[in-house]
Amino acid sequence: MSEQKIAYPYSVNEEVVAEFQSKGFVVTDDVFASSTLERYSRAVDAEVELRTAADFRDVAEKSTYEQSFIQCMRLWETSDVVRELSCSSVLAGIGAQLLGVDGLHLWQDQALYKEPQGRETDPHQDQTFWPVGDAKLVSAWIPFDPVSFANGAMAYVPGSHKAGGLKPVDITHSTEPYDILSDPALNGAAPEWVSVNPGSIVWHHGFTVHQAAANTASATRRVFTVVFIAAGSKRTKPWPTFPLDRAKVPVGGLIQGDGLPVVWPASMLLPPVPTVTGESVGPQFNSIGKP
Ligand SMILES: O=C(O)CCC(=O)C(=O)O
Repeated sequence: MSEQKIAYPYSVNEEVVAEFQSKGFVVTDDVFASSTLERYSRAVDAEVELRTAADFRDVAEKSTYEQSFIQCMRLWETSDVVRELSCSSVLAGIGAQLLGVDGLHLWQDQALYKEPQGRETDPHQDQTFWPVGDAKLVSAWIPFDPVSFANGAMAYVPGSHKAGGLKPVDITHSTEPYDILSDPALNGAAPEWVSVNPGSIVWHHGFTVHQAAANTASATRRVFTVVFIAAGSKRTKPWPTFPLDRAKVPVGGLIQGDGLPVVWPASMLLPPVPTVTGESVGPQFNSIGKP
């Protein structure tokens, strides 16, 4: 990172950065005022409602993967208010400080709404899902409701990001998911559960092993996530990957272009929405077709 003092909208102190770098996850408190968060949550709720309007199934009728959460992706592309959140310089500035980089692109955003009786989210690493090698990647997990173990808190294996990419876990359950918690590289380290209130954000590194508890409460656990990738990262594999294919990023090419905007350093204007939109809901919706 350059020596010049950078003005971040939300400054993260050295201890928080050190905790992120050593454990692979960290909480930042009081990131958004409640009125701001309320506005964002209403916009995300509206998108989720719109995108799932044709789905009347109970949780029990859904596939194993769908029982973990309702997944709606790329909300910044269809809602101007969500665009403010996903491309927020507050978020991107924190991401840049945690990763220690000068530039970030938006990689993806999504709503992950865990319904009452929703099952756990299986332990996994995010980054092994994507052909980005060991690019620096960080995810912001933004709760709109108080979250504890009872309604779907996340747990993170401290230090697991240092293991790099382990065997990918098929959280969609199309095949038996790999038991990543038993991977020898984790030396039996136990996941740490993190309860959090709205306004705070939990950040995790792309290689941090994490999972979420089942929702045993009577209300939906509403969470929004935004993932940032360091500027200068390259595509490492040809696997079909919507954001990279849409932006026509070849193997070996820089991750940039349509739908992959620079969000740090911040600019005065929000980035334009891409010209082509993709699936609006997660892979779980494939079982009943596109709305
Ligand atoms: O919220 C969840 O249930 C899972 C979230 C997750 O895996 C992630 O944000 O990477």
